[in-house]
Amino acid sequence: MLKYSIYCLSFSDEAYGFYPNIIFFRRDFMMIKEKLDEIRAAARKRIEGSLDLEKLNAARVDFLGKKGELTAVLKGMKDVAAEDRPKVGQMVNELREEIERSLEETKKRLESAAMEAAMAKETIDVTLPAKRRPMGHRHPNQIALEEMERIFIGLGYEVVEGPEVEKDYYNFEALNIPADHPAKDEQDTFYINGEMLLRTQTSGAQVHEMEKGRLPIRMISPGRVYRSDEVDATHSPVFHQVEGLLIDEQVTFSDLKGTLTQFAKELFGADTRVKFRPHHFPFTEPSAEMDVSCFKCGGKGCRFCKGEGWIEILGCGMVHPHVLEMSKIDPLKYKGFAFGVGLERIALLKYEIDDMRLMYENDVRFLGQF
Ligand code: 2NM
Repeated sequence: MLKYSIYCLSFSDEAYGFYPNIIFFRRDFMMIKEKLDEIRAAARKRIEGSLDLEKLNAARVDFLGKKGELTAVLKGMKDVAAEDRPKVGQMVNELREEIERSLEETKKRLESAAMEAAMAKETIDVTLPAKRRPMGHRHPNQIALEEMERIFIGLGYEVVEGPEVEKDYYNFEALNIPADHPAKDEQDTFYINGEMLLRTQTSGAQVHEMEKGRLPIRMISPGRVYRSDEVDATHSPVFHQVEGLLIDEQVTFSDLKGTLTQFAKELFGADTRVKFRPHHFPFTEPSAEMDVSCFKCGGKGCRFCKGEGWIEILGCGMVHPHVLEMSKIDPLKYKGFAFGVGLERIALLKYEIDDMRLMYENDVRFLGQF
C-alpha cells in the first residue's frame, strides 16, 4: 500500500543553491489542511454575512455543532497517521478558536447595531409641539354644589352626607310627615319594601345628626334624592338637594333670614334682594319660600323671570317642635331653622340652562361650556 505520495513541492532558494528543497507531505494531512482552509473561508463568509443573531446562531451550529463541519473533520482523524494527529488536532483547534472569535465579534457587532437602531427609534424630539389632550370639566351641578358648600363652610357649617336608601321613619315620620300625607303616596316615593325607601329629601341625614345629641348643630346635607316623577324640562326622578339645619339656643326667624340673605347675595351677587313668602311644610313652623330678585333684570321683570322680577329658590322655616322632640331635643331650650334647595334648580338658573334633561345626558358639547 502506498503510504506516501508527492503532494506538494516546496522550493526554497536558500538551501542548496539551485537544488530544490523538496518536502514531502502525506496526502491525508494535506487533504485535511485543504479542507480546513475551505471551512475557514466558508465560515468567514457565512459569519460576516449574517444579518441577524438568528442567522449567526445557525452558522455556529453548522460549523461548530455536533453535526457541524469541524466535528466531521475530527471524526475523520482515525484515517490520519498517528504521528500527524497532534498537528491536525492543533490545526482543528486553532480553526475552532478562530471561528469562535469571529462569531463573538460578529455577535457584538450585531447586538450594538440592534441597540443603536432601537435607540434611534426611541429618540424623542423635545421640540415637537405636544398633543392636545381633551380637557375634562366639572358638571354644572358640581360647580353649583361647591359654590354652596364654600358659602356655608364660611358661615361655620359642616357638610354631612347621609344614606340614599333610608328607613321610612327618617324620611317621613321623624320629619312630622304623617302616614296619610300625600307625599307618602306610592306615586311619589320609590319603596324598596314596607320599611325601606329611596330618600325623597336629604333631611334624614339631619335627623341622624340630631339624634346624636351633640348640640349646637350647623350642617348642610347635599345629596341625591329620588321621586317618582316623569322626566321633563324641570323634573327628573333622580335629582339633588342641599338641605341646611341650624340648631342652638335662642335661634329666631331673623337668624334664618339673615343667613339665607347672606347666602343669596354670595350666590347671585351683592345686589340681590330677597323676599320670604309664607308657605307650609310639615317639618317647619312657620315655613316660607324665599325668592331672589332676578339677577338678569335686577327685578324689573324680563323673559328670564317671566316678568315677575323674582325667582323662587328655596323652602325654609323654623324646625317644628315635634321634629326636635322626636329626636330627643328639648324644644323649650333649643330652636332651629332649616332650609332645602334644589341643586339642579340653582345650576339651571345660575348657568341659564333651559332644560334639566341636559344635566343628565353628559354630552361633552354641553359639559364643555362650564
Ligand atoms: C325644606 C324646607 C324647609 C328641612 C327641615 C329639616 C329638618 F330635618 F330639620 F327637619 N331639614 N330640612 C326643610 C325645611 C327642608 O326643603 C324645601
